[in-house]
Amino acid sequence: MKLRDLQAIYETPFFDLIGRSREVYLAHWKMNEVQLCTLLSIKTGGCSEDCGYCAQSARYNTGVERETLMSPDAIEAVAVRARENGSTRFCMGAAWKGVRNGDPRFESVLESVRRVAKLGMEVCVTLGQLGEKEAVQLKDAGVTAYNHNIDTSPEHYPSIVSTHTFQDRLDTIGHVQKSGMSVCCGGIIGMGETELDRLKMLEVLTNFDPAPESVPINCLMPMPGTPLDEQPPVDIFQLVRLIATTRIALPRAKVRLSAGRTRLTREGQALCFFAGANSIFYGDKLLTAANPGVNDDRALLDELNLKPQPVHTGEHPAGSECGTAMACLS
Ligand code: SAM
Ligand code: DTB
Ligand code: SF4
Repeated sequence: MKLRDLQAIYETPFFDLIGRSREVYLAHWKMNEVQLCTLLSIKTGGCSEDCGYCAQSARYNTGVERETLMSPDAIEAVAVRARENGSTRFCMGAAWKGVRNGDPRFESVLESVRRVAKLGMEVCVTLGQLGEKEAVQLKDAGVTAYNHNIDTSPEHYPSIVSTHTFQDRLDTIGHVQKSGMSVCCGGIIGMGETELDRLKMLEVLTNFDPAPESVPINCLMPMPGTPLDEQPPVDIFQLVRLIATTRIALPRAKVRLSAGRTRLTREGQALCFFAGANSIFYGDKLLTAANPGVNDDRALLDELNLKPQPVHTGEHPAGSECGTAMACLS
């Protein structure tokens, strides 16, 4: 899509905008179903990169301790609990620049992916930069989606990160697309960018081919010790406008209301769901930061009559959709 078309949508009077995005949502998705995703940091801290928002960069004193890669056994145990709690997607994140074929840590991640895939959950990983070969290995191990965010506009990116470029991010996404994995790609708002920067980010996302399977929209969680630790919170109506514009521009993408929900009110989150968000991170912790508690989230979904996306069993009646990105067994 062209930037000027996205601007025209974004600037529509507020209630017309969310009315339209609600219609697009209803035309493409099962009404009132929200995908629950559990995140697990499988390798925490000590990252070589200098992303200005990140608590896991070794460049800043954030208080996050460096940890080694979790074993497949330990990861599988967390995934089993996540499935029991109702999550249908499990996303494993690693704090490093990227992964290389031949590194024993990569072999261990592949084994963890195979274990989680067997549980019947959507498997997402976010492991930084990837080459073509690594992407194919991950796909073959059972990864359904690769998360690699572009995070902001191409113009704003160099003021947030200096150790890799926006083009490096696009190159990895190209390798993911070529392998046949779905792309999960979005960004962060509240990093000192303008509203136009956010639309420029969305312009890039709308021109992906194939389109992203999911778009996480994170609100910056200011991390003590990082260069962005004093950024003010995002304006709720700007967030809702961005979600609505994303829903209209990418009707078939899951729009994930991601980091930063601890700073949103229940009413604010309700508006985000109305505007077309249909996925959340679920569980008390994101990677290193807090997320709303499971009990609070269950209560919120109940009050809004939203239902968690059903756990994929492969046993739903032929012809009906289970709503997950899994290859259905029926
Ligand atoms: N190292 C990998 C990478 O950079 O792609 C994967 C992990 S990284 C932490 C995944 C994403 O989390 C980032 O691209 C960013 O969008 C999001 N994120 C990280 N720290 C955040 C923060 N403080 N607030 C909001 N989102 C954040
Ligand atoms: C995404 O877009 N957001 C998630 C996930 N993909 C990997 C990560 C959010 C991290 C929030 C900060 C933290 O926990 O350190
Ligand atoms: Fe490292 Fe990813 Fe954090 Fe950047 S966002 S510092 S690459 S873990």
